[in-house]
Order: sequence, then structure tokens, then C-alpha cells
Amino acid sequence: MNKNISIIGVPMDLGQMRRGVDMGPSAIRYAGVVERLENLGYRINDLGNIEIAQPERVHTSPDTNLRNLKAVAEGNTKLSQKVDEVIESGDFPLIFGGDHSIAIGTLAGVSKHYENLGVIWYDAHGDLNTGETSPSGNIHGMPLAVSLGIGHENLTTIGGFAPKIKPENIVIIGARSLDEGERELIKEKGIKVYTMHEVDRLGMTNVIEDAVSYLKDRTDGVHLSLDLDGLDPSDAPGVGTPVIGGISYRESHLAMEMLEESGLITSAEFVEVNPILDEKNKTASVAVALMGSLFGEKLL
Ligand code: HAR
Ligand code: MN
Ligand code: MN
Ligand code: MN
Repeated sequence: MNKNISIIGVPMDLGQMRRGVDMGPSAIRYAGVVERLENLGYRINDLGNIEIAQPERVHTSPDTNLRNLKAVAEGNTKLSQKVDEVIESGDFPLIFGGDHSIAIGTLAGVSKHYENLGVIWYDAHGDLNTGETSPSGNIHGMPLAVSLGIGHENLTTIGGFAPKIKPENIVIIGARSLDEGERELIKEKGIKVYTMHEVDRLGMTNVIEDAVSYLKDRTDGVHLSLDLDGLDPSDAPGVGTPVIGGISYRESHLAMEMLEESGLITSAEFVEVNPILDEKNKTASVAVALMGSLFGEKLL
């Protein structure tokens, strides 16, 4: 793994309706991420937070059902530029959310640097909605579709090119809440999905071994987009849209260790940590523990 990490915080809460997820980056830093990674021998360059508009100052537009479209697009444009700069400088980009709409900006910045970027989408949800299929109008339910070039053009064109990723380079892990339009898109595009059924049936060891061998030959870099709601709410309660029956802390820990061993991961983001909904910063602490494993922490 690249020994130089640049951290970018994105205090974004405009992609959904619950307040508090904008404090995710602070909660993750407070849980000790910098010390944790420094102890593993990394040089950490914390770039601070991207400036995001405050909800009180955002005006919704009558011409779209996408909530806060303009402000979400602006925040993601700034994020994409920052991520681009980090990769240009040779550092590993590590992004803290904020709601999952920030993956739009992250992937816009990362994918510029790869011909065939792979994406591991660790999430209870598919985040494959468009304005037409979304039950909520919340943009955090859309970033994977947007990155495929499907959705509102103010979002798909961020970074000046589309699409950012190819459907065959995506692996979704942990899905258990998919909307009808998302299921159709998964079938139509042939996206590889390990739902909770496959996690139960195969076990996490086989899921990650499969995913790694699937991505290894077809990609030249792999981005990990980890939504904390992929985990079971008993292990990660501080999220805005919890769904029971999720991936356990131990399974997630193992998944991160195996991804580290694979040597495939070239960028990562941890999103949807909401300290207002959390229990004593448990979810941020879980996020930091998972980062420890992803970056090579060992017991012995
Ligand atoms: N699928 C639903 C929607 O589009 C719920 C999405 C909830 N999203 C997240 N992201 N937390 O994974 O509104
Ligand atoms: Mn805010
Ligand atoms: Mn998500
Ligand atoms: Mn989710």
C-alpha cells in the first residue's frame, strides 16, 4: 500500500434529509484515525474539509425532484478537483463523509487517473437511483448510477467527462434494500452484486476472494466506497438509513484485511457516519478500526 495518505473531509448532508452527517468527518478524526494510521507507518497529510453549503442557505429548485441539486453538484465539483490533486501528488486519497452523494465527486476525481477503475460498493443500498426511479429525491441514493453516466447531467458531467466507471468493473457487497428501478438497472447492466443472501451463503471469505479475482484482471485501480450502513445497525448505529440484517463488524474486519492482502485498493472513502444518531461515537470508531485493517493492522 502507498505509504503516503491524504485525508479529505466532506461535511456533506445535502444528499439526504437527516441532520448531523455533516459532522461525520469530525467524528472520524475524533475517533483517532490519524494516530491509528501513523502507528502503522503511514505519513498522513490531513487536508481538512471541503467547504459545503449549509442547508439553511440552500434553495430548492422547482425544475427537479433532486433535492439540493445545485449545492450537491458544487460540493462534488470541489471534491473532484481536490481528489484529482491528491492523486497527482502521488498520495493515496482517503475521504470521509458526509452522506454518500460525495462518491460522485470522489469517483470523478479518481477515475480521471485510470482506464478501468474498479469500484467496491460496500452498502445496504445500491445507490443506483435516478430522478425517475428514486422514491425520495435524495441524491445519496444515486451516486453509483451517476458514476455510470446515468442521471441528471449536472451530476454526470462533473469533472468534464462521463461515464466515470463501467458496469462490469463494479462489485456491490451487502445489498439488502434495493428499489425496483435499481434492480432493473442491475440486471440490464449485469452489475455484480453480493447481496446479504450471498454473504450468508458463501461467507465473507469467499465473497472477497471472488470479488478480488473478478476485479484483478479487468481493472487498473480499485476504489473502496464503504457506506457504514452496509454493516448491521447493532455494530454501526450512527447512520441515517439503517437496515437490519447487515454485515457484522467481524465480517467487515475480515473483508478489510483481505482487501489489504490483495493489494488492489488505490483509494477509499468512508461515508454516512452520523454522530447525532450514534452511541458514544461507536460508528466512527468502527470506521476507524476498519481503516486500521484496510491499511494493514495486524494483531501479531
Ligand atoms: N434507495 C433509497 C433512496 O434512493 C434509500 C437510499 C439510502 N441511501 C443511503 N445510501 N444511505 O446508501 O432514497
Ligand atoms: Mn451542514
Ligand atoms: Mn450508500
Ligand atoms: Mn446505504
